[in-house]
Amino acid sequence: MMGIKNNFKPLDSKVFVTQPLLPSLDSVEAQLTEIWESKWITNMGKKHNELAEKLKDVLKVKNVSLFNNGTIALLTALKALDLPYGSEVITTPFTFAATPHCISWNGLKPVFCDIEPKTMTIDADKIEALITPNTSAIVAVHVYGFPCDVYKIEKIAKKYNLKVIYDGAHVFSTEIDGKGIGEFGDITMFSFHATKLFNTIEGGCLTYNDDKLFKKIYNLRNFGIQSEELVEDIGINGKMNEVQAAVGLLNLNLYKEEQRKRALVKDYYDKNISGIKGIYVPQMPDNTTNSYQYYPIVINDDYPLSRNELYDKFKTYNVMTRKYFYPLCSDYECYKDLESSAKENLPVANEMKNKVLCLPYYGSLNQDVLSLVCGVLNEPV
Ligand code: T4K
Repeated sequence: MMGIKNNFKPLDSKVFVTQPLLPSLDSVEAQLTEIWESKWITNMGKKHNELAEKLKDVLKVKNVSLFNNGTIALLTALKALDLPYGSEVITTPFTFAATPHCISWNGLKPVFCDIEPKTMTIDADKIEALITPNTSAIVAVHVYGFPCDVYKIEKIAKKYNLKVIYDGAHVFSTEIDGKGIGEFGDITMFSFHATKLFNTIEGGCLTYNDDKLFKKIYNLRNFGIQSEELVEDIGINGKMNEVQAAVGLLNLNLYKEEQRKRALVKDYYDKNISGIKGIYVPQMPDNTTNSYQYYPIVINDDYPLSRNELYDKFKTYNVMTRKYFYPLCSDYECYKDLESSAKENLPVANEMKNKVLCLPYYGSLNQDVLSLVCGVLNEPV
């Protein structure tokens, strides 16, 4: 195969699944100087407000509330919708721990729904069977950047009067039919963690169309404090500080170039991997733009190695792939005894957890690494 070496040697140092997008130190220093001089370092400062305003355009959404991380943002989203205590929330087991944990921390009960095999997002056709009189919401996850079937989910939610919250930790700047993905559902959460395409070191935001939610979320994010002498809601501290916001402002200038570079990495991977027998490379639907967050591949039974064997093999070359998402959330000690966690209810998720591998995926990956990764996949034994 063109461009692929066949005498593989381990890399001199480890290559990880991702690497944070980092603005130059000089540019960070200039921002820090401004912040230090202002003597205002957190609590909805100038940088915070500037970033929130700019993100409305970037994400093509009506409202943006910034947070100190995506988990607190998701926790607050569920709280802001006033879901009845103890009610059931349908979600996916194929996600990061934060998703079901935020449901549980709100005193709600996660009910796991299976996923569909092409994009590994919640299988909208299996949601209705899980709805009971006690169901209050759906928390769906746009896994790896692949969008959920937002139109089908919207129909179900309308029919049963359910709230819809999207965990959009992986879909920064994605659009569906020209609309910002954060416009769908009642609220969408984005994560700005270091490992995300766009980062504020730690951070995140909520986006939503209902203007009435702005004040509610503003207060919940700030301990429920309405004024110096009035505390109405049981809030939390979810505020993004000025240093985080400044890094975000700098990274807003860089993320498109990073996406352009990741598109080249994706092209190379697609060309050299998609023809390999036993490997399936999931692709974005036609009506959707790509965020370029993760590059997952599916290792099927007719590939010479199992996913775990391949993961171990890559390690010997200093290529640190990741088994996102293994184990399933429904396998965790804290959720395994739920009725919806039974393996027979989640056949696709239980199959995919043993088959998916996320490859190193960031703009500065060099040709040696790309050749090695594709070479090993083409000649694993
Ligand atoms: N919902 C979903 C679907 C999510 O995926 C996440 C987060 C959330 C909600 C919650 O959002 P946040 O509260 O995090 O904003 C990582 C991230 O820590 C986590 O944010 C992310 N999902 C998850 C999918 O990936 P780990 O445990 O894999 O992180 P870690 O430290 O192993 O990092 C992965 C690789 O990235 C490392 O092997 C090397 C590289 N790395 C990492 C860091 C932190 C760097 O090169 N530099 C760094 O500073 O969870």
